[in-house]
Amino acid sequence: MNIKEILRNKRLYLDGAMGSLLQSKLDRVGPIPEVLNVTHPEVIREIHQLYIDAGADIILANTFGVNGYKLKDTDYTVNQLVTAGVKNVKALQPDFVGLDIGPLGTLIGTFGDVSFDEAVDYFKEIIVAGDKAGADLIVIETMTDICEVRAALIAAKEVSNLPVIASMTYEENRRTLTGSDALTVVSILEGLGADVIGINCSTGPDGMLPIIEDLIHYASVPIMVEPNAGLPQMVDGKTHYDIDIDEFTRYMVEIARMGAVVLGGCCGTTPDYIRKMIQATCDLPIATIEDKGYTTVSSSTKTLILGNDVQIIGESINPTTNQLLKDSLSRGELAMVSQLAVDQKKEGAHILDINLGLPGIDEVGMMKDAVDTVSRLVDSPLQIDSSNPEVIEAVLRSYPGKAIINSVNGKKSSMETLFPIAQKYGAVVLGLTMDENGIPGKAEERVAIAEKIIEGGAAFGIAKKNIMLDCLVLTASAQQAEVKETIKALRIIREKLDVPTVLGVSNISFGLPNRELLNRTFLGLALEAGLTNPIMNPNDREMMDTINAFRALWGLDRQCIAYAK
Ligand code: HCS
Repeated sequence: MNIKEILRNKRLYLDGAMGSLLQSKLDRVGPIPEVLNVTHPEVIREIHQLYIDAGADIILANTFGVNGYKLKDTDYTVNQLVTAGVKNVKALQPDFVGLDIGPLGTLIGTFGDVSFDEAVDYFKEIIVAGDKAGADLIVIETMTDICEVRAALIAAKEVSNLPVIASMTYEENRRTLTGSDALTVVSILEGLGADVIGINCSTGPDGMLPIIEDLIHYASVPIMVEPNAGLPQMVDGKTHYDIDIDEFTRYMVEIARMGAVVLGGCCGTTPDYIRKMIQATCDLPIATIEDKGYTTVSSSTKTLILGNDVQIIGESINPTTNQLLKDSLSRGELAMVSQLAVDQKKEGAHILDINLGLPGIDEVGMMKDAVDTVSRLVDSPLQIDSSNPEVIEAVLRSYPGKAIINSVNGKKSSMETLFPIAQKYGAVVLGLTMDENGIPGKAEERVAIAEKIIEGGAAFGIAKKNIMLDCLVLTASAQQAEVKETIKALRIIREKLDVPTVLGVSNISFGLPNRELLNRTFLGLALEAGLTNPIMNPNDREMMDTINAFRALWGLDRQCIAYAK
């Protein structure tokens, strides 16, 4: 099934609720309703048939709650319930059979019962069984935690080629339970290769509207919307949903007009809701899905769109020039890393670079712990800075955001090693304009390497919007003539290639007196030429003042508010 191709000309309709319908139909459902797939397949098939008759294209197998974590103390296996669930749908020959995957039912990660890697394995087990039984697509839904939806999506991409809809549920504050907003969800899930991004369950269609607007505004993939029939309430001992069919239909017409192209219903909806929704929306025009072209970096709760303003990458978590940090890392301590993260964020860094390159330490383990610790302390997106691809891969796998890889360069070996990792985990790549022959003296040659990096990325499926370029600062003391070349390369890269640009600014002044003066003068020149993301120490007040002054003069700080502070 090529879902993106289908969605060019046709809106796709999912079915409505299964769980709440079973509750209303049966006296007792039991803690694992999916057991009915084997004990009462006729009940499940009857519901599927009603949704097919209502006109749904995609029928979700009754597999939402099947996973190894929930089944571990039961007599049932994942393979058994998933296979029966998929076969119950397949027997009725709908257009498409969806493998429905819900949350594991526990916290995952450092403070949870299940580690990130265990979660990936639980999801793989479901997906292998569903794929084998003949599902046409995977629908990951009702996810409340970005870590968990990442685990499910990574599992899906590792063990199957089925298209994936990845859908989260949001609270009234327009964030998921663990704090991700719509832009952040788009940034992270698109990076991991979700074919469709969705919102389901949540507060009912009314509260979903602003979130849907954001999803459609930021996503370059189609959007699925599957609301509840309002919020559940207990009336006479039965669960009642307060949005009736007509009201639900009016909302779904509005949602279709907004541009959502996969529509369905979640808890409280019935075949009649789906029939009426399809009748009311099937003739509405289909929105074209466009690539929005945003370069985004994200933590689990915050996303920055890069390229239009100056955003600082804090450089201080790096033992190379910090003996105290070196000593504390050698002792296996991360307290100083935490302190530096908090300080830099407070001083105005937008993104934090983390480099723990030190001989004799377990860089993979320390980096994973450091990223985990820092991610819990500050909401800044991170830049993973290591010369070891194993470190980069290990960190990106469980990092609950969209990080920057620092760095790839124009060498074939560098691109071949790092681009597949960046593509798989949806990271942004920082490309250095050097290659097998070193750092070229002339601006045009650095630009040629920049172009080679962009082409190399494209060959590995990395869009230009996920590349940032660093045209490298050489020291003015040793290579004075090349200062101008760096500025020239920066200007050409910004104007011609239109990607965010990075420079480790203070390299300029090594070996010269009054370094601060050279640094901030060079910073001013670089900003004017198109530097968007200086790597620097945000504790350096004069550098920060220079950025504030530049932003005021360049119209980036409307009414000079930040400058005047
Ligand atoms: N597809 C599932 C979603 C529950 S939130 C169901 O039971 O309808």
